[in-house]
Amino acid sequence: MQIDETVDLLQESEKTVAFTGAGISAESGVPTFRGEGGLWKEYSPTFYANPIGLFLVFLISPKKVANFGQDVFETIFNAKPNLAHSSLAELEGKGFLSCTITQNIDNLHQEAGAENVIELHGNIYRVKCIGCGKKYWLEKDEIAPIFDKLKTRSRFRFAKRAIESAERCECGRICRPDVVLFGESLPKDSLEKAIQEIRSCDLLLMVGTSGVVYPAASLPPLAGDGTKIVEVNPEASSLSHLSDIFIQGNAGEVLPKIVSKLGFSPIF
Ligand code: BJW
Ligand code: ZN
Repeated sequence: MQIDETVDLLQESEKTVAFTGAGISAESGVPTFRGEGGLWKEYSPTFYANPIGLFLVFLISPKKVANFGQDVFETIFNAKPNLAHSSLAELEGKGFLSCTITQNIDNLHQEAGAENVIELHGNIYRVKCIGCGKKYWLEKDEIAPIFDKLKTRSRFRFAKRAIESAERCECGRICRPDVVLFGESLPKDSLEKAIQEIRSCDLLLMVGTSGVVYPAASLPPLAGDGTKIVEVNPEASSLSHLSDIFIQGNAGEVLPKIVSKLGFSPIF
């Protein structure tokens, strides 16, 4: 029923935008942040999701910082796009979806074939210069060995190895992962583009986000009065009050049904 209504909305829509969070990658084996089995259950966000906390952990145990980094990177490296990512990519390819605004850093929308992706919190495969801000893409096999090298109990050795193994910008300064931690600003161009896209769409697909992290969570409320919002999530989120249609379920099950009712199949 809600799926049929969503299909009708997609067919009528002149501009549809998707807004995604960690839940869309859950079926790819990437844990969400909050909730059962979430990353924050194992690593407290107080310490691991902001620069000052990470520095404190580093002072106590550099190895813990290396373990955390390796855990997050390896999980994402081993993940493949699931049917939800492919469904959105298929909708974009067939002209039913204008863009995907994502809070995820895992690159899975792009790996599924989506071309118009706005990343709010960065990308795990990119680093940026701490001096001039220039961004560089890295291959998995360039990133993976760094963590083993960093595993040491000595703060001095950790810092020395981190500086030695960090990518160097053409300006000579070192680069850091291009991932937005708490207390850091979101990339201005992405945020501005996302605001524009949400304000100008008439259908918003909100998939797999708890809607508690700002400023990302302030985007869906910017949708115009006439904009229909469809949410796909196994649980209600902090943004569910905005939804015209709430489809309770896993993105990897719900989105392919929508795509196949439109007469397509997710490219996999
Ligand atoms: C499924 C599913 C399936 C499961 N299918 N669905 C006080 C009030 C308001 C704001 C603030 C405040 N104090 C500080 C702030 C600002 C702060 C913030 O918002 N904090 C709140 C948590 C309170 N924001 C920031 O600091 C941001 N910067 C900023 O605001 O700068 C200016 C400023 C600074 C300081 C003070 C004030 C202003 C930066 C935010 C950066 C977020 N970074 C992270 C990653 C860290 C990297 C790392 O360490 O790994 O981004 S945090 C994490 O949360 C990650 C995500 O992108 C983000 C959002 O989470 P998401 O995607 O919604 O995931 P979950 O796990 O929360 O939800 C998953 C959902 O999926 C659930 O609903 C499930 O039900 C569902 N689901 N399976 C579909 N199969
Ligand atoms: Zn530079």
